[in-house]
Amino acid sequence: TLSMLEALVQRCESEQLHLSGAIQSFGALIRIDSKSGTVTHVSSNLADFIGTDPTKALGQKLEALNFLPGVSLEALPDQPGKRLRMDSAAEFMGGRVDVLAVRGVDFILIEIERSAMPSAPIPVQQLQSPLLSVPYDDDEVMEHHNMLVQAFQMVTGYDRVMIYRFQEDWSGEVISEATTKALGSYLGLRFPASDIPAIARNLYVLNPCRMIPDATAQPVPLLGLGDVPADLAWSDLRSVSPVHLEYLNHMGVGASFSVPIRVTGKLWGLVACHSLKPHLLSHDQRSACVSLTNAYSLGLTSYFAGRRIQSLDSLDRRIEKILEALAQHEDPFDGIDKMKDQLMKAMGAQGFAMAIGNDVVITGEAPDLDGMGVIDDWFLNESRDTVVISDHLDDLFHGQVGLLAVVSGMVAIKARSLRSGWVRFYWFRPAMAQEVAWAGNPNKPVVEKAGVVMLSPRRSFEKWIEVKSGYSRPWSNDERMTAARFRNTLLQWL
Ligand code: BLA
Repeated sequence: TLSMLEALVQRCESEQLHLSGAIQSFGALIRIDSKSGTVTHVSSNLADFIGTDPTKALGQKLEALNFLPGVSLEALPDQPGKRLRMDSAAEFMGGRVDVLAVRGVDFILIEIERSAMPSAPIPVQQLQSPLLSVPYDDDEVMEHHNMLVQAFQMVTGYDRVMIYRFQEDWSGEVISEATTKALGSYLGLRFPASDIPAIARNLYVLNPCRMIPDATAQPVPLLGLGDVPADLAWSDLRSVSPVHLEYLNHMGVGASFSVPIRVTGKLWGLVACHSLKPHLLSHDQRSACVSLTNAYSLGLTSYFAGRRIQSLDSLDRRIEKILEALAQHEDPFDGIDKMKDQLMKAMGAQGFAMAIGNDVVITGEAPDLDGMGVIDDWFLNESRDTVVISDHLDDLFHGQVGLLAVVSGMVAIKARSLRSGWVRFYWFRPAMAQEVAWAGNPNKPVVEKAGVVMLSPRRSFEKWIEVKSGYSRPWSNDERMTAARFRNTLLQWL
């Protein structure tokens, strides 16, 4: 049976967000079939924006609606997801409208919003140029983040602007923030992966941003010619998942706006903005934010690329040095015995062991001979992997052996030599009490309403400390790479 949390996650992961059949009320939507050029779907609020009765629009050609005089969709590129802003000079009873055409697979979406009041132009260039510089060290990276959240706050007027960075398991942490007293701070807090299900994350791959200007507004249904629901994956207006609206409500947030941050093509994080009250952004404000984020991502990507090259260089040098020293010894076993401290330190480990045949060398904070016997037997005879990395050995040895009292983290590599058979290397780290500051207890998604247990996002986002035991300091990417490269180099040398 599923736990309540698993049941909720499963429900969220299967919600077909793009087929919601409704939009948010800050705009009106027309869907046109690419082949026939006729309107197949239209939002029921169309008249509020351009005065046209939505039921009369269905089945018509776009030109017949006569609201975009002289505008053609020919300039809209063919690839799905491409967008084109269209100037509509026409005045409607509500004033002027902004029109956006978005290309779908075999359809086009026309999204209509009320034009914003003319305001001072946004100084995008001025805000962007400092973001284009490449940070040099960790302090400058922090400054880089802070520059972006401050620029966002200025452009959008949102109360709280955060940079939310995804971890490997898709949980995330707020690493930079510009906020106001009214909303308070989430800086440094961790949020579980289930807060943004994969299905919602994937929509960030298709779209430049996501705006929910009023978390209390009623969705507006689409009217359609047939039973086929419109695919709204590319729509800025797409209605919001009820679970997420509840989430925002629990957070005390009236509006939200977010822009994906991509580093080398992969979703790295989000700029997440909250406003206490409903808060609408114009097209210009939204695209300014997207441009700022793109500039910021370039700098960030260059920084990470530079760091990567540096660490590969120093890795190579470290491995070379050790191998050179090892080569001085006739007998590899003897050489490694003499080099064990360097080998241990190269991985930032507190314990080290090597085994050839039935011989074992152990040094530092490592399991004793019995414990090593259990580990080595498993790695040699049962594990199919040639590299095993863990910061929680309990996953592999399930409370067996007293060895877990001594170590919690292990990197193990094995390589086969003609001379000696399988040669095994082990690095160990002790357990280290770890605290994670969550925004609310992530295991409590269940609430009771009038005595009925409901699946619902958690109510509280107050800091909640999880103490993790039995974990070592995690192995960094560089250390994981060292292990793999060490194994490959070792293969040539053995
Ligand atoms: C969407 N959840 C989102 C989005 C964010 C978050 C940013 C994108 C929409 C938006 O910008 O508001 C989560 N927002 C956060 C987090 C922070 C933040 C972590 O500001 C931290 C600072 N949500 C849940 C649960 C489910 C869920 C339990 O808490 C379901 C299991 C679902 N979240 C959910 C869904 C969406 C979403 C379905 C998509 C909403 C939509 O685009 O329609």
